Amino acid sequence: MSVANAKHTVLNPVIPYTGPIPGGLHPGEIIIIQGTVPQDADRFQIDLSSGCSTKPRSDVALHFSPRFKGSPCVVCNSLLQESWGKEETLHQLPYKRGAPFETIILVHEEVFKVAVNGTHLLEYKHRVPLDRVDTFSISGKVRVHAVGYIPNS
Ligand code: 9QG
Repeated sequence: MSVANAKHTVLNPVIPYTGPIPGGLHPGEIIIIQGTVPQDADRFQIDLSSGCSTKPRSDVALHFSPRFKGSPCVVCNSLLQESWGKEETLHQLPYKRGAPFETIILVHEEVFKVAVNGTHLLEYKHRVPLDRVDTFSISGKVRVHAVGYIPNS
C-alpha cells in the first residue's frame, strides 16, 4: 500500500493541517500519513473529526497522540460535546525523534486499526458513528510529506 494508490493526496501540508476526507469514511478505507518527527518533538496528534468547527469544537472520533516526553506512549481518545472521554494509552511508541514514519489508519466496521512502519500498533473501538467522520487534522510537532486517502473499491 502506498500513497500512489490514493484517490486523493495532500502533499507537504502546513501544520497544523485540517482538511476534508473526500467522500467521508467507510469500512475498508485507508488513510496513509507519511512524515518525519522533528528532533524536538514532545507530541503530535492525528484527529478524525465530525466537521471542522473550532467554536464549539467539533467532536473528535479518533484522537491519536504519540507522546515523546516522560514515559513514551500513544494516547487515543474521543472528544464529545467538547469533553474528552476515557484515554486509551499504549505504553509503546514506534515513532522516533528525527525519523521518518508511515502511519496507516484502516477503517473497520467496529474499530480503527493503526499501523506504523508496516506493523500493527493498536485498535480503537468507535465511539462516534463512522458516518459522522468527515475531517482529518494533524497538528503538533510533526512534519508531513503526504496524506493519502485510499478508497475501499
Ligand atoms: O490532556 O488529553 C486526550 O485525552 C489532554 C490534552 C489534549 C488531548 C487529550 O490536553 O490535547 O491530548 O486536542 C487537544 O486538546 C489536545 C492537543 C489531558
